[in-house]
Amino acid sequence: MAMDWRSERVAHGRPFLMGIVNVTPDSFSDGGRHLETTAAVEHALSLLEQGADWLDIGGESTRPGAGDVPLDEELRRVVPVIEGIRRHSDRPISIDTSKPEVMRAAVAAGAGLINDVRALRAPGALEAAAELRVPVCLMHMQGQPRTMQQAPRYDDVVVEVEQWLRQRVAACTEAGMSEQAILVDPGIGFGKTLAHNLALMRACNRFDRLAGGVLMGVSRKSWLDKLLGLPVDARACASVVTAALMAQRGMTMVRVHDVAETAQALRLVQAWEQEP
Ligand code: YH5
Repeated sequence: MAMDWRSERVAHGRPFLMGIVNVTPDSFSDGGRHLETTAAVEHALSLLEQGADWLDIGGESTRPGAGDVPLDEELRRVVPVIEGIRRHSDRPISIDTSKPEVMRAAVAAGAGLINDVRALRAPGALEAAAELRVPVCLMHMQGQPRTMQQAPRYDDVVVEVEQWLRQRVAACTEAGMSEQAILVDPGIGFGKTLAHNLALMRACNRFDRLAGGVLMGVSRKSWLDKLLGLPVDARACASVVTAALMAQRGMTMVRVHDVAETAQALRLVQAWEQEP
């Protein structure tokens, strides 16, 4: 796929809006596999109606403290959901995974972007992504999901994340991927304190020159609790405001739960920026 995020972003006039579709047992009622798939597909289609440009399908919980999901279980979760969405829509779908087998099955089912919180470091992941010829998002994480929030430490978080992402982009281009097709992501909440997250958000446009563009995922994460004292079900408004700030800083894509409200915010920033 010929993909150039920078020119696509200019033509779009605002960041691409990626709606989150979690396909984990805690996300949709555990009434069995079929009901879980149906609920996830319905949720995905409703996010498209609310204005999502992309859908991010994830079957592995990467929240702090979460455990590993076996390959066959992850495949059983995500592949039927991608197939189900594809029966109703040809909108772009992203697969949130670190496993090369899931990348292959998801792209075969219709996914057009690999979003990997481990930045293609799993054995075989880099090769799979290069062969599949779809764009990728490389995210920074310090440590592993289970323990990453225990004692995050950096001398200079912005410099270290930038250098780390530069090396992952180089690994991808050496494997034959095109630099314009790569998004980088500083990984808000992935092995970071509140101060680290704020420094990275403040500096988010510095990461733009590393590859084709920048994706940010801040939605409903616990930095909002640390800053504002909000439980998870009260974080939507602050998440939407943050998305507007990221739009103003020229981000390529924002990954969010609250799609309808974020779509309003992004259109508002776009109107605000329009030349008379
Ligand atoms: C991301 O930033 N994040 S999964 C904990 C929460 C709320 C939300 C309740 N995948 C990212 O969304 N992919 C995830 O507290 C991601 N960037 C990219 N590219 C974590 C998540 C979340 C975790």
